[in-house]
Amino acid sequence: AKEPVRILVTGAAGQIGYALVPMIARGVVLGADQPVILHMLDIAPAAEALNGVKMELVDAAFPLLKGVIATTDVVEACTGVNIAIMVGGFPRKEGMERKDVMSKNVSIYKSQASALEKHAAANCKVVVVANPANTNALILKEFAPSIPEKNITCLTRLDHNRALGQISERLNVQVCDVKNVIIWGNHSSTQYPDVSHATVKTPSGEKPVPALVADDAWLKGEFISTVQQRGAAIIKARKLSSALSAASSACDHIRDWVLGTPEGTWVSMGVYSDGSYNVPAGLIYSFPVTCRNGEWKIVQGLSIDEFSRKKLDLTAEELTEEKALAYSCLS
Ligand code: NAX
Repeated sequence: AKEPVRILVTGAAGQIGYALVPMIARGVVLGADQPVILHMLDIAPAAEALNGVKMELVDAAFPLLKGVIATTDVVEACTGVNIAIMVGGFPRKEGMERKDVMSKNVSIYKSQASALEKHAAANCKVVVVANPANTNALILKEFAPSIPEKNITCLTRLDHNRALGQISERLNVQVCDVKNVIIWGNHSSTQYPDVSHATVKTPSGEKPVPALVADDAWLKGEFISTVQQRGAAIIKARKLSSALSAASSACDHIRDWVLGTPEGTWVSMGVYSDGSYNVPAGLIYSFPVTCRNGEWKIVQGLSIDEFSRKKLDLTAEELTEEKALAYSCLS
């Protein structure tokens, strides 16, 4: 039998946490033969609710779940974890300045970075879900210098999956037959959902999405804004932000990272920029990546037209500005 893998979920008493932990316990992330031990962290005001989640995990009698730690102690939560899914954070409340929210999250991610660096298992893989996801991940990277930078990522897979969903609806094809969309940049409304290189599997082979849609105005307009604004549309409809789709996409992100992407397919991940596609180095920026042997690699050599170039630069500018704001909160 395999040794259990320890998976940390921070903010586990929240709504994404509630959708995510049963998926992990069912083997959705690492497969039906991989036992897991869940580490759940939240803050003191949520301690009782967190304990309720633990009770439900016990009640569900998941065969793969070999243990549950529910704690408000960051050291206990981080000790020995192989994978960390960072969902906990400080939400923006009405009337709050951006700088104040940033400052709260910088201090959360700074201290959780130190705890992970000191107490997580060697080679721990981290994905930050909590907003501002890219910049929280960057802060985590800065304050956990001994964790390799390639191990620190942020979630843009939900945006990627939303783009697949929109193309599937528009073309009336199965979502599993659509692939290789790209989310570039920030997990925010400046993200650039790009289908220039996306394809659909048809009985007569793979066809490019732009040719099948054959409506450049829609692809450059409504499609992009629908994906960018989807989070807001969910809030409007549900009076709550996306949770099941966020949880499911976080599982996709980890699974593909650890187990690999299928041949000929890439996914989007927020990763530490090395300057590929002339994106400034030193940002956590969403790129198309393939994964193998537990490591991601940015897909190289894709053509970028003038329209795309502007979009890539715009979202990079926003991230550069967020980075400066985050650093100004440190001093
Ligand atoms: P909730 O407010 O329901 O849950 C957040 C939980 O985090 C709460 O239980 C809270 O007590 C806890 N928390 C706060 N500070 C903490 C700390 N220092 N340590 C540990 N836990 C802490 O929010 P939810 O809807 O679950 O969303 C969680 C985060 O995901 C938010 O930041 C949200 O903006 C972000 N999202 C990111 C997405 C992405 O694609 N990257 C999409 C969905 C989501 O909007």
